[in-house]
Amino acid sequence: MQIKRYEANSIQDALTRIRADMGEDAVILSTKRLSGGRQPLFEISAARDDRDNVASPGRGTSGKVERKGDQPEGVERLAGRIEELTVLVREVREGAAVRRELTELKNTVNTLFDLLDLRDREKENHSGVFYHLISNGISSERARRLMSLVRKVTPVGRGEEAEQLDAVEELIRTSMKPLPGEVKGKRTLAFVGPTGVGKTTTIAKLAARYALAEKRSVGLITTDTYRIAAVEQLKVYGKIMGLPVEVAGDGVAFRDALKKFSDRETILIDTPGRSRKDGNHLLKLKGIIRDAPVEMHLLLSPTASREHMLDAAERFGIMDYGSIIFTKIDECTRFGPIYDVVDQVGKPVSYLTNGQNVPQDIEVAEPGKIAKLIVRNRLN
Ligand SMILES: Nc1nc2c(ncn2[C@@H]2O[C@H](COP(=O)(O)OP(=O)(O)OP(=O)(O)O)[C@@H](O)[C@H]2O)c(=O)[nH]1
Ligand SMILES: [Mg+2]
Repeated sequence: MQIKRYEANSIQDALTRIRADMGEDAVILSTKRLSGGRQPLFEISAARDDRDNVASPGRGTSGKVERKGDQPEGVERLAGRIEELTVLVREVREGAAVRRELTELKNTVNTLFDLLDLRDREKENHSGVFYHLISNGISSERARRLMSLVRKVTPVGRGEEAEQLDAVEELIRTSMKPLPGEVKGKRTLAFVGPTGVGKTTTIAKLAARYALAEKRSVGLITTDTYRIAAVEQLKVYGKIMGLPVEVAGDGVAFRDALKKFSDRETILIDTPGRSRKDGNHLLKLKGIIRDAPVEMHLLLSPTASREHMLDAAERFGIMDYGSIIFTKIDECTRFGPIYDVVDQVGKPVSYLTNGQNVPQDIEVAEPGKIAKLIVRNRLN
């Protein structure tokens, strides 16, 4: 499998380049308009299966790039424009850019309140490290606690800030729950989390990792029967990687699917993202999975506010998740709220995802890496 990402001023341009570059069998995985800049800019991810005998799905935003050479040029241009409009309509509907701005604003206001709170409540002379932690988005309460622990091991003077920062990083690293070591034998992993957090994309990345890199036999199950597009999205990935996909909308179908995959070493289960108002959704999901031996991963993204992540971490508690995956790290500039979440729930972090590219944009989340991210806003 070969997956590539293209940027172009129009979808038509991108399709032409993809056809020339990857051939007629390339499959479009995602189309997205990038914000900023005067000219419109689109990002298109395309994949090609290197094996000959895999059928490609139909055309569309998740379909095969059809041969259009025998169509009049005007028709082809029109088709490209329609694709662009589809992306724009989807974007307006989701209000993604506006939501991102609002979240950023909310985070800034939070930080401001944290600082005001400090000014009112404390006359203590805090070091720059303390303010650094707060401006990274760690709550004042947790930053205060970290600093009082740090003061016990390092001097408070201004000259030692670099040393204090190292000590905070080390403190966070050692406070992280380690992941259980390499799990051998059969594994069944389910992925839950808020709408659009990246569940299906993360499953595709992990499926590729397990199937292609680790040569395990992998089966995919989706319990997301709310949206046809959701089933299609997983099926496209399944097709590209040559992995079977089962759809299970209720407990009986789910157990059937598990039975069908009884010879598979790794089973990955996709679940639907539903509005937080739909309280029954999690109960229903729990009812479907019931007592199946599943490793449950909760996906959260620091592109959401601290409150949003803490709220989701609590709501999804009913699913008994054993670890957290933080997604869309690449879209974020401050990572302090990750510390609040991890400290609050006391669960290990299994993976970090840092981009839309399947399969490469995912990393195992070692405690040292997360501590660096929280304290220094970078992964390495
Ligand atoms: N920048 C960035 N985008 C990501 C990442 N992971 C997923 N996405 C994008 O986020 C969007 C939603 O991803 P999905 O995998 O469909 O999310 P989901 O949680 O399955 O969504 P629902 O099933 O609707 O709840 C897609 O445009 C993905 O390409 C990531 O690590 N970084
Ligand atoms: Mg999904």
